[in-house]
Amino acid sequence: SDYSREPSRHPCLKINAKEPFNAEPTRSDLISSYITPVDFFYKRNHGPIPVVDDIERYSVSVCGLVENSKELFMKDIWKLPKYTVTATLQCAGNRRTAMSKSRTVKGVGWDISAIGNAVWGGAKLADVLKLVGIPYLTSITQSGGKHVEFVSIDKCKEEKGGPYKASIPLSQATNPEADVLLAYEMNGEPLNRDHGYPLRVVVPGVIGARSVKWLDSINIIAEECQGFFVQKDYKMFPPTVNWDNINWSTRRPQMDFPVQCAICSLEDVSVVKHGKITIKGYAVSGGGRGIERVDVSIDGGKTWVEATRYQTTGIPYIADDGSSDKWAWVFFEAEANIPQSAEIVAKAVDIAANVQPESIDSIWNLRGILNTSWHPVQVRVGQ
Ligand code: MTE
Ligand code: MO
Repeated sequence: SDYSREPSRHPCLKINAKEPFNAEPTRSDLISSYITPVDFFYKRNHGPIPVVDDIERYSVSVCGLVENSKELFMKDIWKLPKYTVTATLQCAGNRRTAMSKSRTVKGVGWDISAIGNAVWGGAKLADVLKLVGIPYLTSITQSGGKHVEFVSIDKCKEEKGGPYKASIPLSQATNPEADVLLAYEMNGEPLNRDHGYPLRVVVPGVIGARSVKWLDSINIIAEECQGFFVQKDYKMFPPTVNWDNINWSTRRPQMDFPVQCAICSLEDVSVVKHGKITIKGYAVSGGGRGIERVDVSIDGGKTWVEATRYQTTGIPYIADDGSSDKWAWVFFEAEANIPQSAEIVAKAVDIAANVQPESIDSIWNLRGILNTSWHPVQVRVGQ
């Protein structure tokens, strides 16, 4: 593989793997802004960053089980109504390092920052599919298409040198309210190369793996994508499954991510000057389920207080019910007066009353995905 044309990246990112490039911001950089600056947005790649230098000639073909296939150029995509959606993207491997400490897992190690919240600008996939004759809210095409496959330009070793790919159900792709975008902007700027220039998919509320970058083609297919990352990865297995007894076909590809939260104002072990501290972090749930509550404890989870939550974009946004941005994280904050030493824990509850599991062991899985267990940090007051 050719890593000679990688873009430059912000020096403050923590690099978890160099080739392919995988990096996340520090905890404090992550919560320095509600909208994650592009420089501090985690970068998760499976191969070299493709080079697209002739934007006039770049096109996406829409084909497969459709009546009229089409070749779409950027000028065709730019002509469609433009939407901006504030959505949190989270890698299924976020917080994998902590899971690995309980029992070894396979995969790139991540602290708690394989997550970011951006304002994505682009066309709705539902409008693009209408161009090829698939109406809104279609779950099956006349020729039997039920899934929408996104194929990238990049090449990765898991696909034996072929492109990264993934799929989502046609019913979600053609639902304008699911807000699935073909995005060409991130935070008001053209996408940069790391995040999918010139065009990427953004599937709000779903694990990052389905938001295919550097889009090359869209295929309408009858069955789920048969690619590695849909069939042989990003599936949640029970703790009893190991590399000797795994049967990939027994589980469904992971789509929505579960309720998650993490403390970002403290490291896993910190020494602070005073007992009076501020506990800050993020909370988010998948599937458009907003956050109902965030609880914080300073005694390892015996007693709890509710944290304050906020969402501020700085960019005018009017939500359906005027109250919350359903695809975006909330920041939480709580003041506490801690004794000499304390175990601080945070946990979030979503609007469906889903709660985070207390222990890692109950959700441990061999690929180390979806670590949504309570996030504990140790604090000691000292010099
Ligand atoms: N798309 C392509 N083409 N290649 C990739 O390696 N990685 C996926 C997804 N889309 C990937 C991809 C994964 S696993 C995640 S978590 C997100 O992109 C990360 O997006 P980001 O790098 O913009 O944060
Ligand atoms: Mo990911």
